[in-house]
Amino acid sequence: MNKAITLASALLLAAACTQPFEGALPSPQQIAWQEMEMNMFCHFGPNTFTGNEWGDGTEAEDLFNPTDLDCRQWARTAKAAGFKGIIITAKHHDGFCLWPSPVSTHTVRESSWRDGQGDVLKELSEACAAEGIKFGVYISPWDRNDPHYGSPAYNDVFVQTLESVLGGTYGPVFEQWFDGANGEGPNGKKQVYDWPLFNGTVFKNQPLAIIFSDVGPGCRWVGNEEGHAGRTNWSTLNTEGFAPGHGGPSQESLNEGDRGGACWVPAETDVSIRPGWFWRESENDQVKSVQQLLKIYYESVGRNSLLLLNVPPDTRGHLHEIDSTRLMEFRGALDQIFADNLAGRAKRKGNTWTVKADGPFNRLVLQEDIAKGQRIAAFTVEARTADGWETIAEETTVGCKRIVLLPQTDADEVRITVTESLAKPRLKGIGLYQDDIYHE
Ligand code: FUL
Repeated sequence: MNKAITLASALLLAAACTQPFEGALPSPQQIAWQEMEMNMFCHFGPNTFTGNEWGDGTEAEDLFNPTDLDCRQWARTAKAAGFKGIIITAKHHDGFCLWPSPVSTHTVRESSWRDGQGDVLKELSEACAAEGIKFGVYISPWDRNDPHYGSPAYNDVFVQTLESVLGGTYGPVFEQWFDGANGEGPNGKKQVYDWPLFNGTVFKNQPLAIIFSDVGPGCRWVGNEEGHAGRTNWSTLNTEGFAPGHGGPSQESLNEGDRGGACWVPAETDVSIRPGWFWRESENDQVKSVQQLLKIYYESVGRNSLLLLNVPPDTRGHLHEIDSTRLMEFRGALDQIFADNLAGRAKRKGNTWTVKADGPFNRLVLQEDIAKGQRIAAFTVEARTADGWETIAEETTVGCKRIVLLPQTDADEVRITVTESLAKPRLKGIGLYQDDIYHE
């Protein structure tokens, strides 16, 4: 008997395979979003100039004064590193707007930067369009500057804030990032957020946008800021009764999703290339290494999640050369690792796929056809070596992309057996690779 298949799981599988799949399915936008794999996050604003992580909203507008803003450099660098989109902190918790918001007096318009005529969103959206990558925004509902914050009137102000960014001036916005933070405003009061109103405003203006929050609806927080999705990671989540922020699901649910969950809300892994979210000169020597970035890649993209890597622009308004060089090294490493797929054409028999291996390997890439739902709950990997078939991995979910870090293996054939599945498993990609760069 195949070691991994117990009678119980075989029966379960047989039962599941005869049932039509009734689980949650992704929208076409969610599939396209997840296939982006890696996007760049840019935290930029008054904190870039003060060195704070959270401004308190009393910062003078003149503090925001990039000496040589170059959004084309951000977009060019992002593209060359393999990111498919950029999400910028249009407004962080300090309330400062990087565009001349008509409902705020704390914006680039009130600063002396470019004589109050500057607009970072305009420059970045145009740079993204010119480089052929997508443009997205983080707009914090928590606002430590707005005098209405803490009263029902603020929800309407926030709607107008959203509309001034999403209404068309900056073209299509692929993702709206809603942070769940809900602290006190300038009057010491907390806001009761009207999430249905906020989400409705996003969809009214940008029907195709993916909304990020702890409970989606487009994608969910992965439950930590260290860069790792669960080894088991379902794109499905039970969101009923939950709200973004403190009312969100447990960090474990966010990290692993809910098997058979009612909604399709895939995980997005947000993590910074530096210790902080904002640029600081003092952290120039703490930019993550290629080893650290590869670990993050394997534990996010390689675990059915999208990676949103924060690369914060500096006080010039450039991505710092240490960060951009590191990104190119990271890209180079990924290109080298995944240059040659050593797997031959797969042959399927029941729930077992067999492929020939053309040389030694230590990585397996599996892709489920997620348009048909996330179905695979457990699988084993066996290799045929000189001693016969040996089990080299036993794992759980697959999803959009699963990269299994295998022991170094020299075998002429590999077989993957799905041992537990919510319905008939549908694999659409199998790859074997040799990684000589990343060391666990
Ligand atoms: C958090 C914020 O409080 C941090 O400042 C940062 O923006 C991070 C991405 O989200 O909740």
